[in-house]
Amino acid sequence: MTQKPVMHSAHWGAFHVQNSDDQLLIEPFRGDPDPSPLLQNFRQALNHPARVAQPMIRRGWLENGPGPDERRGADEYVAVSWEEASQRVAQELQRVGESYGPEGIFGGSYGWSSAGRFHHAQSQVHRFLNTVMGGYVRSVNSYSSGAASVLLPHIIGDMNEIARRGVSWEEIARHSEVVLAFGGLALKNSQVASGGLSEHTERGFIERAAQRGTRFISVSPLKSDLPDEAQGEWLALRPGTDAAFMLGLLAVLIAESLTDEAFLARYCVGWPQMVAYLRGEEDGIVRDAQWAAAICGVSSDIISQFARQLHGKRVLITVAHALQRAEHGEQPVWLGLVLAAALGQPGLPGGGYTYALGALGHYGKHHNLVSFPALPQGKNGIDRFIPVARIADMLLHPGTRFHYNGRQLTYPHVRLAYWAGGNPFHHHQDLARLRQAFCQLDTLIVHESAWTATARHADIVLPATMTLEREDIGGAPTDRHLVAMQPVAAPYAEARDDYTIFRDLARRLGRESAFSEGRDARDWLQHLYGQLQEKLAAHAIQTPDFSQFWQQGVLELPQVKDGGRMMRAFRDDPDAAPLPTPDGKIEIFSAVIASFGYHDCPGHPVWREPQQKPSASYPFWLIANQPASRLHSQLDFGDYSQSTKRSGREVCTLNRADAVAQAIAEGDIIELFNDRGHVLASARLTDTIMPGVVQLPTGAWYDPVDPTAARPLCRHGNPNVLTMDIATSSLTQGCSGQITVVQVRKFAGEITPVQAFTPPQ
Ligand code: PGD
Repeated sequence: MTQKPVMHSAHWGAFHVQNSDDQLLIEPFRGDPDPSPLLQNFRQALNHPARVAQPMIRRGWLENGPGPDERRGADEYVAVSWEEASQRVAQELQRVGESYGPEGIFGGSYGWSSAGRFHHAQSQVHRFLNTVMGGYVRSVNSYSSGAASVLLPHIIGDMNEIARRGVSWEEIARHSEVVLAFGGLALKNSQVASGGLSEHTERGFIERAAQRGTRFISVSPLKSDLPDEAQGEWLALRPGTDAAFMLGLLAVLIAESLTDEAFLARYCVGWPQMVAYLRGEEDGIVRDAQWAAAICGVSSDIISQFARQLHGKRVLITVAHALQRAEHGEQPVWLGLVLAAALGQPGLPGGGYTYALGALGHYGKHHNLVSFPALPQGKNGIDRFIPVARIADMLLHPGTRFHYNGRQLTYPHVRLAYWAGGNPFHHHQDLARLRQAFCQLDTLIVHESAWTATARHADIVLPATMTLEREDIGGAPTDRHLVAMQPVAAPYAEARDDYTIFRDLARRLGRESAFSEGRDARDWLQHLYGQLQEKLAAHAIQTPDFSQFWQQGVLELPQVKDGGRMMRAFRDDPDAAPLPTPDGKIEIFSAVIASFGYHDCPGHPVWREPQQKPSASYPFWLIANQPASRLHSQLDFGDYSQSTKRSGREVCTLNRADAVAQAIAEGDIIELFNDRGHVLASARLTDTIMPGVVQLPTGAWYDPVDPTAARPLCRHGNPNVLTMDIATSSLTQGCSGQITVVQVRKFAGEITPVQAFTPPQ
């Protein structure tokens, strides 16, 4: 039966959706100039066999009770009723709470969840653990920007201010002469924004700027990081060497007196220390164009010419998230800022520095006058946390001390982890090590709509609805459309929404009213919408009542044009509008960071050799970047994601000459391997990737032939089998999963079909 189309929203776009016998007909929101093809991943998602149909308990946990267990990831599951599952979860939470307190529970529950603001799974976990369990061990920062979000406040200001409001796309289209994009501006990244993205405008802005004459330059090992509309240039660097390249550019600018000394003196602190470092006054190593050329693989002539061409132009420098998701990822982020300062550009329209432009659809956009209220998360009764990407370290080494942003902290001893809305077996590095880490827990509880690898490692799996099966409100601070997310189908099998699951658990634990405040999901939506109405009314803006909003499906919100405001005010008068840094200026040298005494992140930006470098055993760099056909691992079974695979396997891109040398042909099944494991993929040969580099996107669901192997083989193509689980630096402890080293060869073993979407036994 075909039903009426309703309005809905995802992190990758707003859309109209109609249910026709459980096949979804999806029409992008009419106001979206460049909708994302990711929308088609929903088409057959509702009843996909990978969905979790009913509560499941791992056999080993059911029979032996909670405790560390090596069978996680390789065990059978037993279907149970909701009554039994909820009873056991409540009992286990009570046991852990009484024995260890909130310190025994990890509730970081990192992950992008889905677009609806009320059913945002991570917020639901946090509210539940705070209001019912008294708190939990949390995580801070993100896998997206772990290094930058800790570094930027020391040297220029809050990351969101710099990334979201650093510059606007309008300004770029109107004023920028050069956009120097370290890591490029790939549209596959800006097609998503957490909370929702009703208008995809990056392609249009890039086209307009290029037509006016903006010179786009993408510095990256992959040509595909810049869209064709930019009519831009591609400068291929060895992966992870941007910091050396930037130091080379700075050295040329200094040597040829092309720096803006007046700007550096008035608006920055620490330029003399930077110059001394480049000249080798600290350690006798002169860092000039030749020094940089040897590291980054670009000739010193090109570095010199490049530096000269930047001088005297309105230059915008941006550094992608990807660059800081690597060992010493802080350095290119810092040096991008130093380069913009040396050119005297910060605060000029369409010039200066912006962090991660194009990395998400939020960046370079205007802000809504008021934001949609978040679900209140209650108060966490304890203050124990880890930097998010240190989860395996915490579970494997409780009680061990570690550094973070000038503090010495200790990993807590966590017994129970509660996860909803994230997929650590997608997002974390070195998956064999991660499995070992999860094996240390007493209990892992996961709410999931599908049998992701994380669900397959859980002790208790509770089936969660997809957004399409519930009411919610979609919105993001940079999206001028608030979307009524109307359900298009009843919940799949026995699935329940996270709120209902938690409300029932809260009741069993005697804290129902603290958790729900007496509201059902619809009441909460009305309550949150009412708060938005109040915020807008304070600006004398009238809004339709909830039922009218719900009926019309979309509400247009007023915005403010605030791109570049902080740096403009600072440039106009640095005394009246100082930056939120210790000196109120751009910190080329940070006395605070220097005082921490970290060798891997000293007081000014430096080049540090990464641990992971190509060797005789592992001669290729692997770039494990964001996929183009899905958001992270979400809906990997969806139509669009599947259409980009070959025989159900992920595609790995490599340089044609490298392929010939390895006797690899187009479409061959290849094996990428290193000390951590093996991954199969289908080979795609190209000339648009630097020799010596292979690229395999993240997000293919982990599908190990033997999950318990010390070096597992994933037959589907998940690169996080191969990435190394080390932090970016002691300062930030960020995720460094973007780059690793591997060997690549044609696969000679037995090829078995991908099993990632077949539920476990
Ligand atoms: P997602 O695939 O978005 O990945 O990691 P993240 O864990 O966010 O996982 C979200 C999960 O939530 C999905 O499994 C989905 O089914 C589930 N979900 C969605 N909605 C709901 C809901 O309402 N309820 C419940 N219970 N579940 C829901 C992303 C992370 O990966 C990020 S942000 C980045 S930037 C990193 N990128 C890289 C990288 O570039 N390279 C490597 N090697 N590794 C990375 N990992 C990181």
